[in-house]
This record gives sequence, structure tokens and C-alpha cells, in this order.
Amino acid sequence: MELKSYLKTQKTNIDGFLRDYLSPLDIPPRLKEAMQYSLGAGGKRLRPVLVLAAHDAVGGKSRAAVAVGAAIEMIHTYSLIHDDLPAMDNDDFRRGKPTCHRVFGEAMAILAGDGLLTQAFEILSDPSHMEEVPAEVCVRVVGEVARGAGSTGMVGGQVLDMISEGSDIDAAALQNMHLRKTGALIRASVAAGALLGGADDEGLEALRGYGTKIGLAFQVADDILDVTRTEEELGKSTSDVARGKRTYPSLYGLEGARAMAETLVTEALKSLKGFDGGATPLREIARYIITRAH
Ligand code: GRG
Repeated sequence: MELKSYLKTQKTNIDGFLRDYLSPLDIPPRLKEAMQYSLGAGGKRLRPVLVLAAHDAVGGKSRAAVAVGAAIEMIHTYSLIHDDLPAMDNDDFRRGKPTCHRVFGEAMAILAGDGLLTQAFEILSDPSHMEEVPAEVCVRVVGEVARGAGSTGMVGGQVLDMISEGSDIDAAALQNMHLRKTGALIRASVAAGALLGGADDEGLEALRGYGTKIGLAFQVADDILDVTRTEEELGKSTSDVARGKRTYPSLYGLEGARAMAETLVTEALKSLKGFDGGATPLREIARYIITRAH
């Protein structure tokens, strides 16, 4: 399997859904423009691709997988918009473009984020998108995504990040923060795809384990990119180190952080040992996560 073409195909499917979904909705034009601006600004679409790849890994046949992936991408995009706000990281560039609040103003950026978050749950509860998905599975997917995005997951992680700024947190605190801030939505993406695809309890647990490991590996890789790439290459304007944040390279050194990312990927791959060739995309994505250039 060629990962590049797999990623490209799945990204095209997701981008198509995202483009078509908002257009016909009766949303005040300026708000719709702000939501579409950030959604359409690019991005790797990693989380929706993980939904689709996990769904493939369990032999799923659900037509709702793209919609669920798109809903999670909307939640991810909301988190980036809010993370960039003056009250948080106060960033000027994201995905290679001026941030939402720089273009639309702070109040509209807050509301665009709120709109994307809420709209995501509308998709997950809309029978026309969740067609043929048993109600019990829909409810479990909603729960999985809400836990990944909410106060015990991503939002909680963002708060831990905020309050730890400028302090030398230890390895356990750093891991706890990233398991939530970055890892929780990534794990929820894998679990949501698995649930939709009809995973049994054992398969779901194994895939959750995979999601946890790659979620952390993704953050370690992000910290490494932060110190080895330029802002132009990354398309965003901040450096966590400059902001006084504890990072994996600052804690373990660059080589130590690279070794840690490798170990996490090895562990993620071990979680997939009970899966057949259907899990090939997940295996390749694990490796891609720590070798990507942005
Ligand atoms: C504001 C509730 C709230 C949460 C914000 C995700 C997040 C929490 C903040 C982003 C800060 C950051 C740069 C975290 C590092 C890992 C990360 C999530 C990077 C961005 O995700 P990518 O690389 O972005 O998948 P693209 O643009 O490709 O979608």
C-alpha cells in the first residue's frame, strides 16, 4: 500500500464533505465565512483519516465514516481557532494563513469555533449522515468524541497546558497533559472509526491502545518539529520553547525525544498484532506520524 495515495484519497473525501456540508446551511454569512475559512485553510486531516483507517482495520462497511471523520475535523479546527486567540496563544498564522481572529476579529473567531464544535455533534446525530448506523453505535460514537474533546480530554489538557506555562513540570505531568490535549481526540478518532466499523470489545481496546500511543508520538514529533523546522515550513507562528513551555526535547534532549517517538510507534504497532492486512493504513500512519515534515 502506498500511504501517500491513501492519505490523498481520504483527504479528498473528507475535504469534499466539509466543502459541501456547510454551504447549504442557513448560517449568518459572516459566521459561515469564518467557519469555512478555517476549515478550508488546509491541514493534514489526520484525525478523519484515522477514523477511516480504523474503520478499514476492522473490515467496516459504513457509509457514515466520512461524515464522522469530518465532524471530528470540525472539532479539531475549532480547537485550533480557540488556541490561536489572544487569550490563549495569540498566534497570527495557522495552516500557512492568517489566523481566524486576525481575519474576522476575536468575537467572530470565538463564535466560529463554537459553531464548528456544535455543528460536529449535529452531524453525529443526524440520521441522514449516520444512515444505517444502529442508534446504540451512534450514541457510543457521540460519547467517545465528547470525552475526547471535552473537559476530561482535550479541553482539560489545554487547561493543564495553560497553567503549566513557565514552570518546570516533570515527565509525568507533561505526559498527562499531552495524553489529554493532543492524544484524547486522536484516540477518540481511532475508537470512533472502530465502533462504526463494528469492532468487538477486544478489537476496540486494542485500537484504543494504538490511539493512545500514536497520540503521544504525534505530540513528541510536534515538539521535535517545533525546534527543527522554520515557521514557514510549519505554517504556524509559535515556538513552544520561546513561550516557556516544557517540551519533550527540553526534557529528554532531541535524541532522547526521537528515541521516545520510536518507542511509542513500536508499542502502537504491537497493539495491532491481532489485525490482518486491513490494518496496513494504521501501521503506515503510525510511522508517518513521527517522520512527517510538518
Ligand atoms: C482551545 C479547547 C482548546 C484546545 C486546543 C489542539 C490544541 C488544544 C491546541 C493546538 C496546539 C498545538 C499546536 C498542539 C500540538 C499538537 C497539535 C494538535 C497540532 C495541530 O494538529 P495538526 O498538526 O494540524 O494535525 P493540522 O493543521 O494539520 O490539522
